[in-house]
Amino acid sequence: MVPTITAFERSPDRGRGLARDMRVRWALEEVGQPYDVRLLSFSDMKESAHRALHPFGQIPTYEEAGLVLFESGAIVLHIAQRHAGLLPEDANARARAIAWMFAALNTVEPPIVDRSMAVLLERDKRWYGERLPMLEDRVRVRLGELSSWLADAEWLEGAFSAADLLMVTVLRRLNGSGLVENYPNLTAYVARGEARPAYKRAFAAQLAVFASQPPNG
Ligand SMILES: N[C@@H](CCC(=O)N[C@@H](CS)C(=O)NCC(=O)O)C(=O)O
Repeated sequence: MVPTITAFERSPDRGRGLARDMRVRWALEEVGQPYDVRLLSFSDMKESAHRALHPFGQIPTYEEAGLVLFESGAIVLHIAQRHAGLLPEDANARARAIAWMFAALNTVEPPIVDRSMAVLLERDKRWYGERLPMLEDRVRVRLGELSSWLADAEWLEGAFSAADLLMVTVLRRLNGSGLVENYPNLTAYVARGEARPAYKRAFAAQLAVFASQPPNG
């Protein structure tokens, strides 16, 4: 059975590949697994039919025979465990790569999301001007640590893995902020991820969804 994922009918990022269905699309493309996409409006996501799949009424979800998953990290891990190519075969190396998947989502992504939420939703608050530099400093701390760890390595743990897939999508959320550009090895790391044919196919697929929507529909 071809799995079905959910994605925004009209992504607020205007097809820049920042919504979390991009991670799942990329993972499926890396392992060569075809998939279907069910597009949802913001109101569809809050309906009981979708909440039966996703307790928090969000995207992405993943459905295959007898299994429904939510949380992009859990979905990518599931795909990586079911198919070869996204996690090392060696048990210890695999455990390390999984640790980096958690690090991407639990340690690096939270300050990046806090910053994006402030930029999106808090610009008109009187304290915005003071809060933004504080949030950006927190992002810089994590980027500096990640940059030091990565040094001149190509990927986080040996060959490209699901850890890199998640980390690159997390770092891409800073596009336009100028923050990643202060770390040339991270800029090159993101570019290596984006250069992968599977990434390009996933990006094109989500962009095609956005481009197919009427401008004000
Ligand atoms: N931790 C969740 C976050 C899911 C999430 O925030 N999804 C966003 C799109 S990227 C969403 O559905 N936003 C709409 C909403 O929360 O109403 C995951 O990684 O899947």
